[in-house]
Amino acid sequence: MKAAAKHTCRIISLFLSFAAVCCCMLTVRPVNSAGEQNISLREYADRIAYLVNSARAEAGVEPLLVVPYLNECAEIRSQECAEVFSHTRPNGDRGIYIVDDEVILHSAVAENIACGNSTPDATFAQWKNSSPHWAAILNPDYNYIGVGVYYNPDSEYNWYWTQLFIKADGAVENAYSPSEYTIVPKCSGDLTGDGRVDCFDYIIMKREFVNRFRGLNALQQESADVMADGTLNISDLVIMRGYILGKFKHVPMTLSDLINNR
Ligand SMILES: [Ca+2]
Repeated sequence: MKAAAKHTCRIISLFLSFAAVCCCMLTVRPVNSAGEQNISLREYADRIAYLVNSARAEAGVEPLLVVPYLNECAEIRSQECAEVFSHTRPNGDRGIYIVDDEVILHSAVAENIACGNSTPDATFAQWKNSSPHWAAILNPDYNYIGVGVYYNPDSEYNWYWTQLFIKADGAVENAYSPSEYTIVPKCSGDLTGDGRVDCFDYIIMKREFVNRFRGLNALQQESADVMADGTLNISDLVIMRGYILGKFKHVPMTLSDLINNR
């Protein structure tokens, strides 16, 4: 069961520390091979932030705001974790030092990392099952978060996830509240959320068919069910293709519509 072992959740210990000033210059941005992958990874990262705030709400703790700069830092850390899975960066610095005090003045920072799971919910469960990681997620001292996800099929654990929590000494610009769904379909088959059903939706549908639709959020999964039978399978792929090519007049296209040629 080598393959299973490879995917076994692996978490290393939480590195929690009050920040020292760090002067890391950010010169590298993670680049993914396909635009679609980028959308998906950002959505995954926002989903993590949403789950963090849901857990904090349940515990009666104030929610965190997401900072794009912290997302970038977390993306870099996830990419570095594919190289060396550790709270120490490949250059020997501590991971938390990636957050530059000159960009965001802060008095505390923590880093959670995980690898091996391919979905935000499974990764979040990994952290939930580890008390030091969970303590960082529920720590009322933090007020901002960044999340980064990196996927590399040629690496040891394939998927790498990083959370960076900070206690900022003041308001941070461009921070946003993570919503449950980044993409909200406007109609059946609209997986991109732009209100149209076209080749871009089909590209996602094809990718997700291979991925067993795990990369779609709940609203997208509902929208992808263009046969409206409550399941996602190759029929939905075929119907969406037929609709885009003009073979079908509408989606959803139910089995009854197909039989009656409506
Ligand atoms: Ca669309």
